[in-house]
Formats: sequence, C-alpha cells, structure tokens
Amino acid sequence: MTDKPSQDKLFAKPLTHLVDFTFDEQVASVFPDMIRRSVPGYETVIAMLGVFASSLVTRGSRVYDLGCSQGAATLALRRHIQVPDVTLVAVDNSAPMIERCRSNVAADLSPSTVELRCENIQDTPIENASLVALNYTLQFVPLDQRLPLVQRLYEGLNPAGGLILSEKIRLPAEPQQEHFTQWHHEFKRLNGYSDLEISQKRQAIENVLIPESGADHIQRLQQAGFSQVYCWFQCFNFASFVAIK
Ligand code: GEK
Repeated sequence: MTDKPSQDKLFAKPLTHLVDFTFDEQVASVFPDMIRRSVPGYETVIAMLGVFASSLVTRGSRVYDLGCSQGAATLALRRHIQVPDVTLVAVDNSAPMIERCRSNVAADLSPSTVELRCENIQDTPIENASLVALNYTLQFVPLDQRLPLVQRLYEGLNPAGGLILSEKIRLPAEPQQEHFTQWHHEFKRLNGYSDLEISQKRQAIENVLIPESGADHIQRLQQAGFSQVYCWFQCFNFASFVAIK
C-alpha cells in the first residue's frame, strides 16, 4: 500500500525561480491532498463516476481512465462495474503517479482486470470501449491536439458508449470569470492554502493548464460526432460533461 499522502506545501515558501508545473515525484508525493484541496467538487465527481460505470459499462468491453494519476477515478469506476469480463485501462505519462496507482489498484479487491500504462494518452489505442474518463486531463493537452484526441476516443467507443470529461473551465464573460476565480481562491484559502501558495501555484501552472469554456468543450464533443452531450456537474470554474456516442 502507498504511504499516507503528505500535506501539499510545495508552494508555501517564496520561490525565487518559479518553473512550470510538472507531475514529478514531489508533486506525486502530495497529489491526493493537493487535488482535494484545489479542485472544488473533485470528490463528488469521483463518487459520481460510479453511476456512469454502473449504467454504461457493458460485458466484455474496455473502460479507459486517461490521465489516471493515482487511480482515484480508476477505482471509483472499478468498484461500480456491474458486468463481467471488463478490462480497465489506466494511463498516465508520469511514472511516480503510475507507481502509486499500481499500489492503490493492488490494494483494491474489485474483480475487473486493470492494465496500467505509463504513456502519453495520445499514444493509447482505444478499442471496444464502453466508457472513457478524461478526468481533469484534457486541460493539459496542447489546444491543437484536443480535437484529434477526442475524435479518436469517439472512434474507439462502442455505440451508446460514454465519455466523461471533467475540466477547469474559463467562463465566457466578465464579471462571471472574475467572481468564479475569486470563489475558487476562497475555496483554496478555506482549505488552508495561503495567498502566497495560491499565487505561486497559479504562476507555475498558467502555461501548462489551458482552460477552455464549457461551450468550447460541448462544441468539440459534438463536432467529434457524439449524439448527446450534457454538462452534468459544475462547481465554480470546474465542470464535468458526459458525451454519449
Ligand atoms: C483523478 N484523473 O484523480 N498523457 C498522459 N497523462 C497525462 C498527460 C498526457 N498527455 N497530460 C497530463 N497527464 C485524475 C486527476 S490530474 C489533474 C488527473 C490535475 C496526467 C498527469 O501526469 C496527471 O497525473 C494527470 O494527467 C492530471 O481523477 O492535476 O489537475
């Protein structure tokens, strides 16, 4: 079993040289604490993935968790699959994340097989899929590579299969963007982050995580061919969509 995750203090001291955020060993060592205290609605989204697994996953199919980090979504899906002969494919290109995911999966006794892959999700073949989760990961893919990826996911899904896409979003206009950003920062403050931590993390991540609006996501999913696209959850500037083939 992975050691108890430590508290995220990565940005607590003034950093003279701020470098772009990466999912390295340091980040992996505090990641469960970091994401829970930073992403409003994260725990609800993880819990609700069980509903999609229970209702969409079909016998003998494959389920993908792309950008799986330490497997929170993988396990939420795995625990609620109701049918036999399902293989879950969990993918992340950060080795320290996948290693922790491996221990977490090993400690879980649910029956579906889990295949772990340490690779770029853009290189992952998608086939015979009944469900694909992109839980806060598309936001790290360069903008011009997002449509080809979503198209490939559409191609690899079986009829009536689903894609769950959770993202940080940009609001379409002021003052909503400013209000939601303020409330997101307040959420972080109430979770114990200082103003220095919030501002240093923001600078480190601004060239790495590129948010788009909800309308941009819905338009892309429709363009890729999905017949039904819904925003099923939003908490401030974080939203989750479900797209059905
Ligand atoms: C969760 N889904 O707990 N290929 C593979 N992995 C990638 C890529 C890529 N191109 N880009 C980023 N990652 C998880 C949370 S975190 C979200 C996902 C966040 C991986 C990266 O290494 C990291 O583990 C994950 O995507 C994003 O439900 O940190 O805001």
